[in-house]
Amino acid sequence: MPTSLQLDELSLTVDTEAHPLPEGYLLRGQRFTLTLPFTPTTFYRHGWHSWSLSAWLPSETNLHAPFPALHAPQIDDPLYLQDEGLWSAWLGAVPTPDGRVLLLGALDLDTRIRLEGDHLIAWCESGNARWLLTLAADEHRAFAAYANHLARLFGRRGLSPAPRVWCSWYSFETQIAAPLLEQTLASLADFPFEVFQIDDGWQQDIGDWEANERFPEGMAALAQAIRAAGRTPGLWWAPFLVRATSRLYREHPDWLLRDESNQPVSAGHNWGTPIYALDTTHPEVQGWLLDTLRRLRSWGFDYLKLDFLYAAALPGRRHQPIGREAALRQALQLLRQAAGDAYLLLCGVPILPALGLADGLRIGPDTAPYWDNFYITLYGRNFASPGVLNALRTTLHRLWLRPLTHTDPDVAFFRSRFSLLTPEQRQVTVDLAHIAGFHATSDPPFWLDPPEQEALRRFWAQPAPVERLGRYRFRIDNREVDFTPWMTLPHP
Ligand code: 9PG
Repeated sequence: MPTSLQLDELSLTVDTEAHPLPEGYLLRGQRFTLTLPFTPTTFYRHGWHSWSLSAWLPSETNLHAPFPALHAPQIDDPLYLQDEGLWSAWLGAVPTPDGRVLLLGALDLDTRIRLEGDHLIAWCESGNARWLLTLAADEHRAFAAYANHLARLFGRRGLSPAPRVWCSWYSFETQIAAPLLEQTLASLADFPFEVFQIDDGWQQDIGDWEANERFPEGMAALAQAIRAAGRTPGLWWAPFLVRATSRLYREHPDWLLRDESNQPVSAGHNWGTPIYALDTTHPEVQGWLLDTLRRLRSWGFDYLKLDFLYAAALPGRRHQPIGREAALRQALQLLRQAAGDAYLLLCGVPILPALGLADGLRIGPDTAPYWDNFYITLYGRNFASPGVLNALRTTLHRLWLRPLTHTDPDVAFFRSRFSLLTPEQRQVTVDLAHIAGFHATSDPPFWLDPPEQEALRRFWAQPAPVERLGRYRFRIDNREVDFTPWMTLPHP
């Protein structure tokens, strides 16, 4: 039976429970349809995890399934990626005909929304959920009202300024070794930053989290060298991911997340092989996660970049029958508790389940020393693929998360070598860091000429003042920057 809702002069109907709130309504239900008194022309869709497309899109947009399908879990929620039309994780917003913003945002996990004509259809995979419906004069206020509720329900972290980070990924990728990192550390001696973070490439395998042969003295020795240089040691870890080549996979086949036909659930494809997920509700897996985290901490790493975290929230049959995002949050809570006061940068992570647990969140896909890989983005319909453009688009649409956590837009580039970026495109990566308030790079100073070194020093020494002038317009250091031309999705 439809209930009438009144938001200022807008009359809506909904076929579920509704309770008035000062800023709108609290809706409650497992599945409901909200009927609007107008047909929206655009829709704010929010992607599932760090890398997933978030943007204002024309309402007729069809998020075609990406190609190849093998990569689906790395792109967005694989359960819905085959669906036609416009769906969104947890929240969605539409402009009213006179330019105000109506936002529907879930206050519980495992929740999705679709826009169909003048209907917003909302559902929860794991029982009843609460939702905030709010109408505000502009999008900033609508998102702020939602963020307020999330802060109250999930908590917030990252209230002091974010650490300044050097990260090994976007220069050396997996080709890291102790001598190269020691050389890099020494070359950074005169630069003002806090964290020296070792990324993917130190481990024996995905699942076997011990130093490989390129780190013969072990990870503790390197952490000690980083500490001796006056920096915080940082380390990358994909806690919920397993590769079939690992010892972990061979020794504990019963720890894998499996589907209805008992096949391991695909977490995608990377490092040239299929990747799988652990069932983090299994008590033995939880024990192993804690042991592994304590080992990394005992080596001296006080900053952890936890990656590919969506793996714990993939659809599957779990030891404990709880919602898949609840399962992820439970596992993150476990790690959060055991990590003590270590800084946790969460990456490849479904956003809502991470709130209150993450010190920092990666809020966009990987950047790269190039603007866009046209073939992957356009023909593959993969807006989560690496590149400055895709990272810029999703990051700018996730800035409303800033009251809840540090927001990491991925690294800025200063180098002209080993890069296809123009100086203007490099400036975009620097501007984005200032806008998001998180200053990281992967450039080793010995790849930089003297003016580039100077630019990196300035980047870390003086965070530029930023004023938001519009949805995609900013004043940065007295320069006006407008990203509007880059925000429309290309058509195949
Ligand atoms: C290390 C990297 C870096 C990076 C992370 C993450 O195949 N994929 O779809 C895919 C997506 C992201 C990705 C790697 C592969 O990057 O975001 O910063 O830590 O892992 O492997």
